[in-house]
Amino acid sequence: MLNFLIFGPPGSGKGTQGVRLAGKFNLLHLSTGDMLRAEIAAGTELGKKMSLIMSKGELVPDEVVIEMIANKIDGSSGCAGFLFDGFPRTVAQTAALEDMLNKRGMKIDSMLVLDVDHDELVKRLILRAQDSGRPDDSDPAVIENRIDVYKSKTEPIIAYCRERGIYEPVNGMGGIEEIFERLAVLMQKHF
Ligand code: B4P
Repeated sequence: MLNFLIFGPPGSGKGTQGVRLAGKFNLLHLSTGDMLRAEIAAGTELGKKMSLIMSKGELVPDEVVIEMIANKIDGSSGCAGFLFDGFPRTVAQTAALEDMLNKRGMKIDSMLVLDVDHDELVKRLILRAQDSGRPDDSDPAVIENRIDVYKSKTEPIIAYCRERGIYEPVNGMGGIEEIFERLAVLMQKHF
């Protein structure tokens, strides 16, 4: 089994590319953002608690997403590995993921990091808000907070993964197709 992280700031294209790449390589696409939004849409107790945190652009507690991911890994079958999208978002989540994978005889094979300019991130999220109605995309102040949270809490994961030799930077500027090709070429080398 091969395990990839698709990583980058909000609006960098993680979800967009994650779905396509998982399809191409027969990986199970695990997006914690999608899982949390599904809880909110279903009106669960967890969803109600997480909704306020997410609408402010803050991160939900580590233990919530770690448990979600562990359940998905244990319930999976028939895939060539996992593509983690939007997870991990803190160094603690990264250590928990490594531990989870190691206990099951796996590891993180590659961290693909999408590099996108600040103004382009804001532009993409504001555009998405027009269709998605996502509260965290609709307010420019919340978008800026999400980018700040990324820099302070999520970006340190890059140094952690660099030390492990799994960091692979990718130019995330340009069209969706050309970025997909860049990512697919890097991933193909692992198979
Ligand atoms: P996520 O769902 O992960 O949302 P995101 O960071 O906004 O990225 P997303 O993948 O959706 O967007 P993409 O860049 O593909 O997280 C949402 C919230 O959930 C977090 O803020 C947090 O509160 C919580 N959460 C999730 N995981 C968590 C965790 N592990 N720990 C704690 N909290 C967690 O795309 C953005 C837009 O750009 C789209 O409209 C897309 O069409 C467009 N786009 C993409 N690529 C493009 C390109 N090349 N050109 C033009 N547009 C492009």
